[in-house]
Parts: sequence; C-alpha cells; structure tokens
Amino acid sequence: MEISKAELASAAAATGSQTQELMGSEVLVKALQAEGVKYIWGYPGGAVLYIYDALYKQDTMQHVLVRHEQAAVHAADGYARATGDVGVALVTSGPGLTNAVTGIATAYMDSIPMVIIAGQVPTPAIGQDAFQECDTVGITRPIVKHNFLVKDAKDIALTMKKAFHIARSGRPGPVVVDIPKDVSFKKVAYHGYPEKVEMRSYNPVKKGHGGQIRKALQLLLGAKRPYIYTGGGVLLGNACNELRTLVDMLGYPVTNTLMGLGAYPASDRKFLGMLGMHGTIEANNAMQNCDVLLAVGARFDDRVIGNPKHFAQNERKIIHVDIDPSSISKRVKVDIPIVGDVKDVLTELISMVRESSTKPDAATLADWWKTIEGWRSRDCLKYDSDNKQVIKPQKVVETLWNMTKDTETYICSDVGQHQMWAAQYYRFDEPRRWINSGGLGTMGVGIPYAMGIKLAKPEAEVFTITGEGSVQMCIQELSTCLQYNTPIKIVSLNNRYLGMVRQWQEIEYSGRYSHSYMDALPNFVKLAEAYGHVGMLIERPEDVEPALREARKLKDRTVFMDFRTDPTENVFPMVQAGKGITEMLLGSEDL
Ligand SMILES: Cc1cc2nc3c(=O)[nH]c(=O)nc-3n(C[C@H](O)[C@H](O)[C@H](O)COP(=O)(O)OP(=O)(O)OC[C@H]3O[C@@H](n4cnc5c(N)ncnc54)[C@H](O)[C@@H]3O)c2cc1C
Ligand SMILES: Cc1ncc(C[n+]2csc(CCOP(=O)(O)OP(=O)(O)O)c2C)c(N)n1
Ligand SMILES: [Mg+2]
Repeated sequence: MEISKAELASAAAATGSQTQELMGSEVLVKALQAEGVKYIWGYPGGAVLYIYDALYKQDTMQHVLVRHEQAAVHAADGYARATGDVGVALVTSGPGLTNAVTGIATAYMDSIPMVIIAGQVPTPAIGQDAFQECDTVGITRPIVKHNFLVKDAKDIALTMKKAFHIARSGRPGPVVVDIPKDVSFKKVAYHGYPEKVEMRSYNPVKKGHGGQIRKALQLLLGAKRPYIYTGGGVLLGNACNELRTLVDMLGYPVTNTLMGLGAYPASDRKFLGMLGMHGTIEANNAMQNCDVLLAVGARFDDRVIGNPKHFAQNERKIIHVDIDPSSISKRVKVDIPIVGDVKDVLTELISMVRESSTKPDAATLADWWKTIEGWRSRDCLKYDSDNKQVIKPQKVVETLWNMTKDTETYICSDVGQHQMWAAQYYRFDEPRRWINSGGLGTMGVGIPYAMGIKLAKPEAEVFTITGEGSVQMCIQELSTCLQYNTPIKIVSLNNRYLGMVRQWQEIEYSGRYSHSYMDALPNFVKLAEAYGHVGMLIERPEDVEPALREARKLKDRTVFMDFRTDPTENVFPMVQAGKGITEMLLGSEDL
C-alpha cells in the first residue's frame, strides 16, 4: 500500500496540542503515527482487540497479518536491518508473546532497533493465572534492551516515546511494551505526542573522548602491521562513508565480521574478506599478526577470535570503538577504549589524520601488504566450480552475485552452511544489503526477513538463500507473501542434510551422523504452487543460471527454487572448536 504525503502529514498532525478524549489503544495508534511508522507486522488475539480496532480506523499504517508471531518479529526485524528504521511488531498476550520470543532474542543478539507491542490480560487479572496470561516482562527481560508494562492509559504516549528512543539510540535493540487490555480500553485525555524525552539514567555517549582518539591516531600512524576490523556497529551507525574515507586515506587492510559485510565494499582490493570461523586465510592471518588493530563497532565474538589464548599469543595494541561501554574489554583486553558513536568517532579521526603531519610509512606498509598478498594468493575460497555432475552450492551463490551485482538487490539468508556460502561468495559492496541472523543464529528467519524487506523496497530484488531445513521453520509465511503481494525469490540450497550439523559431525564426531539427515522432505515445487507461487526444481549444474534468470524475469511472483546441491559439500576455511583463528582447515584434504 502506498502511503500518500497527505496521509503522513495528517498522522504527524496527531502531535498537535489540542486535548482529545481517546482510548488507550487510540493513543497508541497516534504514537505510532507520530513516530512515522509505516508498517506493523502482527497477529491478533483477545488482549489486543482494542488495539486492532483502533488500527482498523486509521489508514496511514499498513498492518501485515503474518501466519506465526515469530515471523512477525523477524519481518519487522528484517525491515529494520534494511532501512535503519525501527521495526514494529504487535502480538497478543500469552502464546502470542511466547511465539515472538525467538524473534525478539534474534533482534537483541544483533542489536536491531525494534518496538514489540504485546497485549496483556487486564490489570486486575495479572497474577491470577488468567486466560492467556504470561509474565511478558519477566520472560523477555534477558532478551530486550528494555521493557515496559503500562499500567495506566495516560502513560501510553510517553512510554511509546521512550520505547522508540531507547530502541534506536545508543546501542540499538528491541524494546517490549506490554499493554493490559483494560489500559487499551480506558479513555484518557490526550494532549499530543511528547516532542522530547529525557531519562536521567539513560544517556548514551555519542562523541568519543578527543584525547583517546588522538592516542589512537598516534598508534595507527606508527603501526607496522595495521589492520581495521569492523562489524555490525558500522552499519547500525550508518558510518560506511566515513569508514571508506578513513581506509582510503590510510591505505590499510580492512575486514568485516559476518554482521558487518557491506560496511566496506567487498570488491575493493583493501578488503581481505570476512574473518573468523569461516573467514579467509588473509583476513584471519592479518588479525593474528597485526601489531595495531582498530576495532570499530565489532565485539570480538567467539566466532571471530577463536581460542582466546591462541589469540593472545601474539602481541598487538588494540583500539576499540564501541557505543556500548560494556562491549569494551569484555572478551579481549583493549589498550585504547573509545566509547562513542562510530560516525562521530570516525569523523573526528579522519580530520585528525588529515591535519597530521605524520603519515603512514610507505615502505613498511608495502612490506605488510606483500605478506598479505602472499596469504591471499592461496585463494582459499577456490572450489570445484566446473563440476558438471552435481550442483556446487557456492556456484549458485556466485552465479547469483554475477547476475545481480549491478542492481539494487537484498540478500537474506537462513542459518547453516548456505548462510556461510552466501557470506563468502556474494560480494557485498553496499551497506544493509546482507540480512542474516548472526548472534543467535536463528533458523527460519529467511522468508520473513525477505518479505519484510520487499514491502519496504518494492522496486528492489529480494532473495533469500536458504536450506531445506531452515526454510521449513517459517514456510507458512509463503501465504503472507501472497496476501500482501511481496514477491520474493527463494534460493534453497537443498543438500538433504542439516548440513552445518552434518559438517560438524563429519569433522568433530568421526562421521556419526546423528539425526542430521532429512528424510521425507516435502515436494517444494508443489508446496510453492499450493501457496499460489511458482516452484522450480533444478538438478543439473547447467540449469543453475537459466533458472535464476527465469526466476528474476517473474518480477511479480514469489519463486521457490529448489536447487539439489552436493550433499557432502563442506564450508571451508573452517576453524574448529578450540582452535586458533590461523589454525584453519582449508579443504577436505585437511580432514
Ligand atoms: C553458523 C554461523 C557461523 C558464523 N561464523 C562467523 C564467522 O566466521 N565470522 C564472523 O564474523 N561471524 C560469524 N558468525 C556470527 C557471529 O556469531 C556474530 O554474530 C558476529 O561475529 C558478531 O558481529 P560483530 O562483532 O560485528 O557484532 P554485532 O553483533 O553486529 O555488534 C555490533 C557492535 O557494535 C556496537 N555498536 C552498535 N551501534 C554502534 C554505533 N552506532 N557506534 C559504535 N558502536 C556501535 C555494539 O555495541 C556491538 O558491540 C557466525 C554465525 C553463525 C550463525
Ligand atoms: C532454530 C534453530 N535450531 C537449531 C539450530 C542449529 N543449526 C544450525 S545450522 C543447522 C542446519 C541447517 O540446515 P539447513 O537449513 O538445511 O542448512 P544447511 O546447513 O544444510 O545449508 C542447525 C540445525 C539453529 N541454528 N536454529
Ligand atoms: Mg540442508
């Protein structure tokens, strides 16, 4: 649904100062309108019926009725990741909320700005084991940035203002607002949406400490083997241009985490690829062997540094820029902490580099690059790309990349081997085009992420790279895709295995494939057709490109492509559990 400017203006007028007598649910709708919300993904139930009634009476926001609350949160989360706006989901009390928990935890682990509105039983019934009651605040406390239980309708407007502010400021994250049914029903005087919000105990720092940034500059300019390691924080803080400028000025090598892909253009020579468990040799070796590491909006995840003792064997000075002080020195000891917003800090660093009379030593840097090029020449992502017998999963991703690299394309993924191949073989040159679950690693996000994004970006092509295991976890959303005309393209790398589990069992459990083979898979072509979409079965390597081309031509249709891929293919490089990041398996010859 296209929302006209006039409609948006009328929503904004909701912030006017005239006092109105409104129900709590109507105040909630005004608050959402004033926050500029365009889409809400949700599912109704008894506790939210007044809210749904208020939604019925407005037409500036589109509500999307999903088929499972988990998908409502994932879709709103995907929308938030692609646009940078706060994603909004609405669920009922009890099972509605518990179904949403996986989605909330997924967003929390990746620091995604969201507001989740949950219905609650009426206030007098709370604690009475009422029908569809659950302790929403208690259940969600460990997986939210913050949560609220609104006990009085007069508090709704300010609570919503706080919820949006908390969700999008500082280190972003999901905020749950729990609204009892009587609160949504009660009438209150509405004086307009608050313009400002102040919370004494919540004041995230934006500007980094000038002295610390200067110290960082000195370290960086004096480095012999510098390395810039960046993560999801650069995307969340919209600082990709600043990162690019800094890297160009310094000429230093740069890497991204899985969550940071696209923060720096992958096709640039200074980019060494993703680092970590399935990172490239050059990215991991540079991480281990650098003497000055600039970490920007990245949190030294266990999948990135491998065995911490091995990581600590090499001495290096670490500068860590992060908006969340609790992220700093959490997993590794940092020499120069800089708490602040990545955009502000990089802007200041750039102007200091510009003004500085010291420049990086060209000869030393050239030596470092020579070492790196030596690592890069191993070409660790090489695979059997000419195989004519069986479809190699990497080939599907690479073909897709070649076809779509010059168009506005969003690539979502589920979780498993296919996710890693997508990260390794699709080269992300633009920010916010790679949408996946990193921290929680939630199977099932793929379809909801894609449909959330397609609604916001109707002109863009939206693909989900998935596996036959993951895709079944939210497959019911194919129905939502039809209802709301969000034509997405599903690239299923069907290896008939819970491949990532099978890979671990092959490597770490001596080939004891305990419950990782998926027998009795559905006929995905017929399934897609049953949902009103197009299904394709692709079994031969020579059919990969024509199938993708055909699917892209069907612009207005959701297409499910069931690629039968090599069931025994593994993701390499791989750092095994307990190993250091340079102790990589590079291929089956290492097993
Ligand atoms: C199967 C599987 C395999 C994986 N393998 C890998 C792998 O090989 N390599 C890899 O990298 N990951 C891998 N991951 C992902 C991994 O689990 C983590 O999710 C990821 O490494 C974390 O990325 P990040 O450090 O960029 O942090 P994020 O989770 O993106 O956190 C962002 C950081 O930036 C900070 N921040 C946010 N906003 C700002 C701002 N405005 N200014 C400053 N700071 C800000 C936050 O406080 C936080 O510390 C894998 C996941 C799965 C499911
Ligand atoms: C909800 C959930 N359950 C279990 C897991 C553990 N897990 C990680 S990858 C994986 C296998 C995924 O299989 P599939 O979707 O077919 O992808 P493949 O690895 O074969 O590409 C499993 C079970 C998970 N990440 N999420
Ligand atoms: Mg599989």
